[in-house]
Amino acid sequence: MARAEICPNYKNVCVLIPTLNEEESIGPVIREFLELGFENILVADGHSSDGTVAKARAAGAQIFIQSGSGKGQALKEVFEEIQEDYILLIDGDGTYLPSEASSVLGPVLQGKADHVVGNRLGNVQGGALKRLNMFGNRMINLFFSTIYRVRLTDILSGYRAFTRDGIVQLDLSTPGFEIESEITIESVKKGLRIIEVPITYRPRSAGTKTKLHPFRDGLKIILTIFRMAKTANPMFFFGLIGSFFGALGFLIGMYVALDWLYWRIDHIPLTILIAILIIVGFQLFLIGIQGDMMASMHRELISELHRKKK
Ligand SMILES: Nc1nc2c(ncn2[C@@H]2O[C@H](COP(=O)(O)OP(=O)(O)O)[C@@H](O)[C@H]2O)c(=O)[nH]1
Ligand SMILES: [Mg+2]
Repeated sequence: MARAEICPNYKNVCVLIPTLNEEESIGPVIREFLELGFENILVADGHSSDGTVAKARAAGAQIFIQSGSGKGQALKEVFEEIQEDYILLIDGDGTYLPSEASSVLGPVLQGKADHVVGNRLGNVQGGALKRLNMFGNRMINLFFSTIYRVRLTDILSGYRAFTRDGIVQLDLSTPGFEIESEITIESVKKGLRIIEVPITYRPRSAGTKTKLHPFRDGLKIILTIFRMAKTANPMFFFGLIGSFFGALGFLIGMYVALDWLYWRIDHIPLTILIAILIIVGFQLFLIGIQGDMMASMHRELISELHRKKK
């Protein structure tokens, strides 16, 4: 076995922990990383009103205070500050295990991946994901893999590893809990090598609360995945909107046709509306086809650039 595998060197790794009011769990998480041999631990805090920052500092972490609010905003800002070549991202709520760091980091340290996603969904410990959250998670993952044609199981995971070279290529703009989806989609778009590894997901410790609102944030995540499809899968994006227009035109058309067939009643304004709906729907399809051609040319250009860089 190579020496690096027995005693890994984590000097070049930044453990990045976004926090908002996690005073219960942040200390133990940081201490566990220090015991595992990690030296650079950076807490990106979202203006916690409890003792999170003091406890993190006392445990031995560096502190970065984000501007504004939201996990996405915090990550976008702090990614630019990181000097180490590798980043290990983990939530500060104690739901992920620091002891699994080596399996999450492994593929990036070995140069096999630019982005590793810890897949929680194979080993969710009792109560860690409520039935509703589990269902939402599965639907979002299915929606994602349909649009982006990438086989990933857990795109909302909060335990990940990146190379800094990979992360700086991503254009990130979402402020809140859409950030995991955005990071994943941007990685796909930029052609980063993504690998999923199985990890454990534990329930939050009793008395602490998630800041995620299942419906509000779930909807924001779905809209982000859909919005980003505009350039990644234009046929899906424009086709879906076009189908909506077309289907509306068809339904109203059925009504107008039946009225005319049975009663000989004309609906002139409605007929004009139907024609407009169907034409707009069809045009959106054409935009989708054109968009697909542009997207595939863009992909070819990007992979050519990648080849040139090597
Ligand atoms: N910096 C920062 N961190 C946040 C913010 N909101 C949540 N977090 C942290 O992001 C991580 C994930 O949030 P959490 O509420 O556990 O969401 P869940 O894991 O999806 O239920 C936790 O470590 C939170 O403390 C924020 O506005 N700013
Ligand atoms: Mg959490």
